[in-house]
Amino acid sequence: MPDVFRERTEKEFRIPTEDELKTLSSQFKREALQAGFELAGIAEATAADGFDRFSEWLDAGHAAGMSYLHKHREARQHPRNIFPEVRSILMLGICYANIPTPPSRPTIGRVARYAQGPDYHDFLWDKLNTLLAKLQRILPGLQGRGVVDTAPLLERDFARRAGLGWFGKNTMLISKKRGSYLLLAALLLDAKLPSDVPHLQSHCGTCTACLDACPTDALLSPGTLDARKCISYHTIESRDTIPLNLRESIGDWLFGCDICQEVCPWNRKSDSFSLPHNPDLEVLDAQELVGLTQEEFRRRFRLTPLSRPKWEGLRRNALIVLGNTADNKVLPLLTQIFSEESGMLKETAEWAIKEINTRTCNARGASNKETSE
Ligand code: B12
Ligand code: SF4
Ligand code: SF4
Repeated sequence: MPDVFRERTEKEFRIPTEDELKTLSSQFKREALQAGFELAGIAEATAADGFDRFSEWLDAGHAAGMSYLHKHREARQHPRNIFPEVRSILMLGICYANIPTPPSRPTIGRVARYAQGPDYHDFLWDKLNTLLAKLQRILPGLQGRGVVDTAPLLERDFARRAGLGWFGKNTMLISKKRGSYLLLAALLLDAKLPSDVPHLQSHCGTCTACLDACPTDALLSPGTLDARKCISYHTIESRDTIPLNLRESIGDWLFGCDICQEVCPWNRKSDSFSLPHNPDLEVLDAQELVGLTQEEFRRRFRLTPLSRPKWEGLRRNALIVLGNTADNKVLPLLTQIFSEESGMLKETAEWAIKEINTRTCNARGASNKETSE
């Protein structure tokens, strides 16, 4: 098919019929599903519905130290700021609902499900490029740009507009069919295609399981997350010392957090995953990680999401997991880190030592009390 779907040529060419456009939309979505995406929908490329909400969220300080969100604030207002010719957005979702292995030892840390595989950005970009090439064979002259996470697009906003799901009270985009263990991606296209029906209705009902389960009360109210309190933010994005009042609640989360999704009833049946899974990233021993050299860290995690907090950040997280084990067998290792390191790692090792000592003392006190009673 020729260039008929582009604005600049509409006057010169025959305007396509509604039916032709609908057929093309269905064909594009079918190709997306064949390319391995589980959800596909089309959204009109106009200003983002949630921009004001996003802006208020930034002004309230809820983005914590994610300065890139402030820096590209205005760009998120409209997708044309990423691709000036954009007229439609093909929104896509891919599942990663693999079932996690329960920790076998107290020093094993938990890794968020999405991160138990390769870096999803590279994986999805490859898929988007292959898909775009296929769509260009269907509609020669079509231009597009693939987006996964790093470009300033309010992805959940456009996913809802494309009919993929609704905004849960935990802020996740939830699909009725697939739950929320989904990663989103977008193909910004210069062709004007008929849009899908936006998913305006919420299916959370009276449920508040995610708000009740969040151990740090990071979900301030339905649909509002304060990253300053979120385990996911602190263990993935933050390069700083983790606030003292959150450390105990982090428990054994070594990287990311899935609690507000684990409790969601819409995830009970979701068990499909199309993202490659790497079992080596499923169970990581925090003891091993604190002693990792920079070179070992690079070799092991370079192509995975766990490279994001960097060498120091991942070891900081591992120290917190160890501090929460209440296992005094790890004290010699912590003492060694305390004497060899400086700054954030020294301080976190010191906290972990104190934490283990206090918890062991308390446990001893409690068992003495029981025997004397
Ligand atoms: C910054 C960021 C984070 C931050 C902040 C998260 C947050 N809730 O805001 C931190 C580091 C905490 C984080 C954590 C996680 N993230 Co994150 N994150 C992002 C990123 C880069 C931007 C999100 C953003 O702009 N947040 C600001 C808030 C205000 O925007 P929002 O959450 O998108 O909410 C919009 C809508 O909810 C809408 N809205 C809500 N109600 C209403 C009502 C009306 C009337 C309207 C008009 C709009 C509206 O308004 C908001 C603005 O548009 C996106 C990728 C992207 N480019 O969008 C991934 C993204 C949201 N993250 C993702 C994932 C997987 C995660 C984690 C699960 C990872 C983990 N296991 O640890 C957790 C989940 C925590 C949680 N409950 O959100 C996925 C989510 C997929 C999905 N199904 O929703 C995304 C989309 C990345 C991707 N490409 O797949 N993340
Ligand atoms: S990711 Fe964890 S800490 Fe963040 S809001 Fe969800 S449950 Fe709370
Ligand atoms: S746990 Fe309940 S309230 Fe939270 S997102 Fe899921 S359905 Fe909605």
